[in-house]
Amino acid sequence: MHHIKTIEGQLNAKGLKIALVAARFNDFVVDRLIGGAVDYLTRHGLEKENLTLVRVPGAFELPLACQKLAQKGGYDGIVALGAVIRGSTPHFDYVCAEATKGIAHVSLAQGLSIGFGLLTTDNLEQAVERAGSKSGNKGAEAAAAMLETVQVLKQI
Ligand code: INI
Repeated sequence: MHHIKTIEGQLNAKGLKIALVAARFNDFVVDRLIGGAVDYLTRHGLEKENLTLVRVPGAFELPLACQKLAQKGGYDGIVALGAVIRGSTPHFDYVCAEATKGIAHVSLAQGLSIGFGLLTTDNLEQAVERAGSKSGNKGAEAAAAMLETVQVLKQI
């Protein structure tokens, strides 16, 4: 394993231009995901002036905003952030499926790294656990995955 040619991404965000796309729905949780992503990226060298935050109404609207940013050009990567909580909607499965498929589709079709920071949980407690309390911060994790992927794609 140690002697084969390996391509991997460094976790350095200096000089990159990044957009966060965040849903307003479940704002209490999503604000913490935004905080986790911003904190991760700035601690890994991203200059604040190279970071743009785009707000959309809900998780369903995340893919379209990601697509528009990708088509506009100039962004090295995107982090999509939101929280779909089962308790608050009978549409839970549809919203989750469309947001997830849509983000994956945009990422592949546009050839752009999009960190997947969408929580899909049964209740608010599980969401809060994943938004900066006992189970880490999904926003920070999605930012880390986006950054690693941006850097590895540059080298392939
Ligand atoms: N959007 C979310 O981001 N999270 C949710 O939990 C949610 N619920 O529960 O319905 C939600 N719905 C809104 C949806 O994403 C769209 O904004 C809406 O249907 C208008 O297109």
